[in-house]
Amino acid sequence: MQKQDTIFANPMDSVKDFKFDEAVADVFPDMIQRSVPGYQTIIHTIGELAARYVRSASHVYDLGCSLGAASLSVARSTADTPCDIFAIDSSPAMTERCERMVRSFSLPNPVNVQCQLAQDTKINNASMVIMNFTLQFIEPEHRLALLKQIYDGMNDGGVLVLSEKVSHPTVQGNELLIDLHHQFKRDNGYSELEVSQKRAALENVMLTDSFATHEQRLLDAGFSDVVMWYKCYNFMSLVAIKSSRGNNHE
Ligand code: GEK
Repeated sequence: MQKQDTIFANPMDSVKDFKFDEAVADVFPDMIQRSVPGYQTIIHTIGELAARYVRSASHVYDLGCSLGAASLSVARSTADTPCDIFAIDSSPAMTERCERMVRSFSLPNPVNVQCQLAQDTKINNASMVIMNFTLQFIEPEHRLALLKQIYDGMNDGGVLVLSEKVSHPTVQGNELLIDLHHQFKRDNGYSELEVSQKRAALENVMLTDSFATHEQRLLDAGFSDVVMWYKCYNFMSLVAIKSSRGNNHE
């Protein structure tokens, strides 16, 4: 039984910056499902993509894994493809629970959980890297370097799945998407107060880019093709492909 997210339910004198601490990790499955449109579809499709792209004896990295939903989806979809899955998160509250979660299942491929920054993760022999709503929490000036690090550690023909909340380039369009998202949250049982306090808590912590910025940065990092496979309101998921011929970004 999932614990209900009530973190922002009571009025706060001042809203502190959002942190992935014990309280958030405790209610995370409920929080993410009621906050991110299409979360289950995205997790399911990460498994579908893994079945297509993960290669035998290669590595898969799930950067910002939280409780490991994407890693579990990959592990279950690659039963006939022996591979090592690395589930990485910088929050000890998340990795402790993730570790327990992966140990509670008998999985065809191992999931190694590590508490560290995505930026400090050595990527090598990767056929798939996942950043499912993680890059938006990394300082904008460090994003290109991290994507280059991922690209360099990836085998030819490998893919990066990048899911992000995005900003729309026009004020009117952006407000429409924000309104639709807030309606989605209210429809999922969050009150007006919860929506507005959470928004304030994320303001300095989650810095969103537009699709055009993401696409250009992925191309600059060396990826040869950027495919938007999912979009709902201001949430999208991309597959960035490393050309099978190799593609030098230097
Ligand atoms: C899912 N992918 O359920 N390095 C590593 N982890 C980080 C960093 C960093 N620099 N910054 C933040 N995190 C998951 C959902 S949640 C998205 C991802 C959300 C971690 C942070 O601790 C948190 O667990 C995760 O990124 C973001 O498929 O809550 O909107």
